[in-house]
Amino acid sequence: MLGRHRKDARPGVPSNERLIFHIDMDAFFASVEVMCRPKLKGKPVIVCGKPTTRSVVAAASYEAREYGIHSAMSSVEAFRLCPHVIAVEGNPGQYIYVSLELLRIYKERSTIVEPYSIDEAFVEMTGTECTWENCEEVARAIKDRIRERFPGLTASIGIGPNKLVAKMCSGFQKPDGVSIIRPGEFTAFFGGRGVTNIWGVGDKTAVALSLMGVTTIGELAAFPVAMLRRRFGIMGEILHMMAVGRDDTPVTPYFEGMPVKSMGHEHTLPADTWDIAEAERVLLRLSDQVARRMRKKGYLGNVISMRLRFSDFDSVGRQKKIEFYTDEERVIYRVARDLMHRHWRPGQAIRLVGVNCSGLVRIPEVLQIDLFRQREEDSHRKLLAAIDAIRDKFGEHAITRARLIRHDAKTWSSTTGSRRVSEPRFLRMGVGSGERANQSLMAGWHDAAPNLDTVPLPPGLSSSPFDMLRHQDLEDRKRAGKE
Ligand code: DCP
Ligand code: MG
Repeated sequence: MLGRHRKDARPGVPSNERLIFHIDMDAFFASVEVMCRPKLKGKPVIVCGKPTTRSVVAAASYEAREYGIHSAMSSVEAFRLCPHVIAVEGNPGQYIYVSLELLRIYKERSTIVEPYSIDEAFVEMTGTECTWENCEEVARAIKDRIRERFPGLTASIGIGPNKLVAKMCSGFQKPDGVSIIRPGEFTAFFGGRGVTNIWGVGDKTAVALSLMGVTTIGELAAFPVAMLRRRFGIMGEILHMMAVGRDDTPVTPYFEGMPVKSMGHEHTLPADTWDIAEAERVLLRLSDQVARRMRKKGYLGNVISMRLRFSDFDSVGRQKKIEFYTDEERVIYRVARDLMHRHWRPGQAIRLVGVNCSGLVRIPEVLQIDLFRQREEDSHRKLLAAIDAIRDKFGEHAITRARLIRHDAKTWSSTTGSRRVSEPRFLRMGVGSGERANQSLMAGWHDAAPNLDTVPLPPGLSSSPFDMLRHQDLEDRKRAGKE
């Protein structure tokens, strides 16, 4: 099996024995957009924020790059260079989904996978059945697997005896390339290239080095380490190591040490109920609590379960795996509510309601940065962030859905009264300008739940995970109709 590690395989073993892949997707955001809209294939495409005059290019297809367009350029400049360029608004949810799925593909080959950014990862192949002899074949098989799972997406893979070398060579044959630098070949490849080709060496260091007469990697490798140390301190030694292609840093899987497998909440109703609407409200509140915990801890999950216990203590628990990862209460609620409707029969008195999200993955910090940079445009995320902030400051019950207000006191009081939760505190707060702002934010929050059922379903893979869920539901319903 290619994916198995031998017992003695571990990250951090001496560099000449290691075999590392660095995988970097080509024009990632742009390629995902083209995959979702095949009509854009072969055209110059850029992915931006909202189509305002001030938006910046996040990604450019290789066709757009032929006009000199690149990431971080203003969209105005991009249109000046190529008036017929097609600008698409970014869909962070989709990129996160694809990114997490890609990590799964890599994990078929190795248990040690380190996501480095939203579209890059290191894969420790040391100790797997991938060797220096068959590594190109393995790399091509991974690329095929990616294409099979996500038609049109291509990756460039760098293979080296450590992370530094793998990362430095993955861009050699972009797009869709495989570049291999075997142990001992580093200087032949990089010796004559400028020092800025070293991963992490920027213009400032290059200027400082050029003042010492060093411009190429080969010259840096030959430069006395003591002098580098005098000029750059400990960084001087690191510069020397990098110039000779040495790096012993381990490939660190992000899931290491992740103790949490699932997050859930249950609530025993103060009195058994035959009213499914009341159980729905409990479910909504529980989904909100679960999603809030997930966001606080930085987890996303893709398996949602619902549990009901009836007055006769009989219980039913069902789960559904969704096609993307989420930390949003509206998604958790919607899936759990569907499960509840499917598995509750009128006449059964409900005693307890529970909801759980599993299949958890921790959002690597670097991914979170990308995610939130992109998600700044997403008003629902803004709303969730505002609500989280209010709750951090004023407590969990400081803000709630309008739909729950009238029922909260009744539903959330326990039979003994000790678990009674009073009406939401924000209702009793004086409404100053800050509160007014919060209330206007809440307008969207109030409306979100009823709207779930009324927004038309977009065809195919659509703009947000939530839309994808709706689409999936429609498909399910169609299938159920046929059966
Ligand atoms: N990104 C961004 N803003 C930037 C740079 C990148 O939002 N200034 C996003 C969009 C990219 C993704 O991150 O698609 C991955 O970044 P890369 O640097 O790997 O760029 P691409 O994958 O787009 O292109 P390449 O084929 O050069 O890797
Ligand atoms: Mg990339």
